[in-house]
Amino acid sequence: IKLQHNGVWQRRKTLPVPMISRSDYSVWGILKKCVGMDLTKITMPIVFNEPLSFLQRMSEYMQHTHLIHKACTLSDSIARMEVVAAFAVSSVASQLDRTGKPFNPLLGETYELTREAERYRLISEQVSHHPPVSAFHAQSLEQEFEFYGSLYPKLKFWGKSVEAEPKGVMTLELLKHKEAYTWTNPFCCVHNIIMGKLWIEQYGTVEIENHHTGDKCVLNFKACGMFGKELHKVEGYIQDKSKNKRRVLYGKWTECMYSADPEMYEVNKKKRDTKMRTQEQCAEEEIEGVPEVQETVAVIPGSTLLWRIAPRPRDSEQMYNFTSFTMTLNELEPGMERLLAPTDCRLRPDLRAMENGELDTAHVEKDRLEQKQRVAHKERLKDEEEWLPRWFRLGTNRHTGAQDWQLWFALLLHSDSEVILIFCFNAILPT
Ligand code: CLR
Repeated sequence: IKLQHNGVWQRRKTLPVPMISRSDYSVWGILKKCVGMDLTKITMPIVFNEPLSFLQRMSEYMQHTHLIHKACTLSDSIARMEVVAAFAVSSVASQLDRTGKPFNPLLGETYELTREAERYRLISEQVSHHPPVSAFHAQSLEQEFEFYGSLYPKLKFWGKSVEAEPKGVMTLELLKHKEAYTWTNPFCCVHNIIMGKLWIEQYGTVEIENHHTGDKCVLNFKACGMFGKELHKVEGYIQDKSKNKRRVLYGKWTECMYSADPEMYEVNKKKRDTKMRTQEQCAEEEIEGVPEVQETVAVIPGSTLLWRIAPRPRDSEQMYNFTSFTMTLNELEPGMERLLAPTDCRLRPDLRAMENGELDTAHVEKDRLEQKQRVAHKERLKDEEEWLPRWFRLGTNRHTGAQDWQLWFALLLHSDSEVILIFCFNAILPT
């Protein structure tokens, strides 16, 4: 246990050991035999993993929770949408350069996370194995918001790249404003499977809907394009119920997001585009493999900054490109062992071994756990037993009307039984 000079325990800032270099291994060497196969069923050597379970990686959506708290304090609904949009973008920011494969959660695996300082707690569970579905539910400690959703990543292997479609709706409820926002996350693609350095791109349209006011935000995560000019760019707008364009949002998911007045934005963009074109004629250079263009976001006069990312820790590159937040996700905090559910990812021996650089042990343990899971599955089939998740039930999302996984006791919240909800959380989460 690390104690500060004043005797206060501090979260770790790095991992126990640096990662083992992947340079002697080729992803293609393994994947070329798998073209057209269901990627979720392929076992990759453990060097291609990162020492996190998918449940922990999913918790990285919470990295910029301060934005939700901020949205709660704003009285104007368009201003709230700006910040919620910034949160949606920021929630996928930690994916940059994260080409390690998280461990597939075992059926029934759970992960819980309480952050006193950021005033929230989260619980997640692997609710289905084939197809893999992970559900999470987070809430503020003061009943200001609920943020929940489930992920069913659909993977497509294109040969040169692996594309992940994160199927599943994110719902954010701001309780004081009686508002609910929903959206789905952009596509995530890992490039250069055959040759070169792996890199991550996120693209597609993200539509955030405010179900209470009818406001909508459309964000376009741009694909890199031929010359890498659009690399990581996000651009979009907010419209109100009567389809008036109220704000333009722009930035990069890797860096920052700004909001501007739509008219100002158009005028300045035209000016900037002509300037850029003349510059390009001087330096026409094609980028191969890894995009190198790092022109940062050009700020349009009168814009407001909604969010800016914190730099990654110095040793991030040797630590699977983790952010400071990510480094802490698998840490066993003092006293936690006694309180954690036995199904918590932090207790997985394979994951822990990998974190400590013991790849052989990790491999043996991973095989053992997966074998155990297969046997348990067969037993259930034989006994015609159905698997029921502990914390989630398949129900109807009351905002979208679509089928969704829901924290079963959260349903009670909406029947005015906050007391029960608080009781349940206190029973399962360490304080
Ligand atoms: C990205 C953010 C989305 C949710 C999501 C779904 C699927 C994840 C993806 C994220 C990140 C990249 C990912 C993918 C599944 C497989 C893939 C973890 C979290 C890895 C990098 C594939 C590695 C394959 C080889 C190159 C070893 O909102």
